[in-house]
Amino acid sequence: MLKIFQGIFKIMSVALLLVMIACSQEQQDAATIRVSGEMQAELVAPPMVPEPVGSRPATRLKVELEIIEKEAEMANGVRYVYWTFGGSVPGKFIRIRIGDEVKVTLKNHPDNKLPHNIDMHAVTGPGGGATSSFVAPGHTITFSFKALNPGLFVYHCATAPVGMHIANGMYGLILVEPEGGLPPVDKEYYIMQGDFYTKGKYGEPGLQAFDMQKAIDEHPDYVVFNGKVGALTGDNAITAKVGETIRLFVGNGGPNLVSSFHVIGEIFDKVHIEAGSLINENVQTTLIPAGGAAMVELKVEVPGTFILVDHSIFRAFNKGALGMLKVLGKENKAIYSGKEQEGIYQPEGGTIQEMPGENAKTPKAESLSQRIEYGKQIYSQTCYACHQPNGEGIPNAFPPLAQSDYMNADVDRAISTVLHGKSGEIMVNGKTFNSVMPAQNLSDEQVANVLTFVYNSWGNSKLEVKPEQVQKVRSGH
Ligand code: HEC
Ligand SMILES: [Cu+2]
Repeated sequence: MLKIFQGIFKIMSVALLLVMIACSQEQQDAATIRVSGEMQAELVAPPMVPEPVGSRPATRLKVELEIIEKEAEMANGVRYVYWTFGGSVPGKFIRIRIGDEVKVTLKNHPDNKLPHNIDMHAVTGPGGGATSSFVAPGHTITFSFKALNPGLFVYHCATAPVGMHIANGMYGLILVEPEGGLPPVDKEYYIMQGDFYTKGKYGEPGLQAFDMQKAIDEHPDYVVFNGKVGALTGDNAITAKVGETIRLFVGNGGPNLVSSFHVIGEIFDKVHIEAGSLINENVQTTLIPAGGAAMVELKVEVPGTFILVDHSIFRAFNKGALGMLKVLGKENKAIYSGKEQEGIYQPEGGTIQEMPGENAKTPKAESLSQRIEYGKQIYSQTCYACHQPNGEGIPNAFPPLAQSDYMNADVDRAISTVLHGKSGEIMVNGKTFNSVMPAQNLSDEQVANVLTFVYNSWGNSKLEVKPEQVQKVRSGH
């Protein structure tokens, strides 16, 4: 008996040894891959990526990155001074193959204020290159490395204070393709999440300074894809046609948050977990660590707008981590009936539901000012979360109530909206919304109060809504 165990043990040890040799062999092989010729790497700004490497042999590849500090838009009316690799956040996408000898040249633009460097997670060597790449404004620096491991890697600045350089946008992705390249797909896109810390709150207009304390506390004002709110929405959405397979190179620059990357209404057919060689299939949400990445593949079967989010969902709807994939093509009713609204996230489900209401008796308002006061309370308990504190709404999700031409045009329609909820396309102040408002479970008195408050706030038409009028709309007369 003992003999048998010893025998099995021996066989297992030999097997293990062979596996270990095979593994180190792969590394060894990458280190000894011969290079031929010399090439300038094509670097591309997000959300696009350079051409696949395909079957080209390993080569001496020159990568030239220019560091640019520049002011740009963080959100509508909000400006920020970004520090960038190549002028964009994330920085230019670098695409190489295993065995390439990469010569990295960093140029720090003379107009810049600070020294910078680069730590590439694809580099095997001290600091990932950071120790050899510290460069002052108006200078350039060069170092070389050989790509030993395939995968999708983050690069970032690592100059002190490191967190601040990353928080200002100094990160990007470098893809190391395996021998023969990644399997071909129809479309490829480059998306990178980042958290931003500004002196002013989310949406506060003007040039916003970096807030070190908020960064240390890990309380971002903005969590965004590709450096700004709306970088991937509306006209900036990424696109595909029905039947196409899409590969998303998704990174997370951090500096602090971990991303729960999800595409609403799609399932990832394949995910290279943590952007390594392990492939998981049929994934709903993939976790992307700060300073990490994932490669995600999905085939799109039906048309519509699919929303990309960090499923830590307040970040999506309140801090900017929301993008769009617009898919054009023919409907396939067998896969998706089309009965529900497409493309808009409906946290309460696709149908109109009732919100848990205050059924407690409300005191009767004696005057207009009292009605407004009671209404304000209801607003801040019930409407505020979607329509926002000052009725400003959220672009593409919740229409504004402040100076809403839609609301001011028809009070009975507004009453009906609060009583019965609303879905389908509407136009408010020139912008279309196609979403769902749940029915509000409020008494006639309460509806009158809240609408009176709204009509008497934020530049609206100042009318008083009486409970009798609500009762009429409720009973359909
Ligand atoms: C869960 C989110 C949510 C809540 C809570 C909510 N709404 Fe809405 N509201 C919406 C959405 C979404 C629409 C647009 C519906 C569409 O696209 O058809 C809307 C539309 C409206 C409109 C018409 C469009 C406009 O901008 O004038 C009014 C008026 C309105 N809501 C008032 C209110 C009031 C008053 C409350 C509180 C009693 C409230 N809503 C609560 C989400 C919400
Ligand atoms: Cu830097």
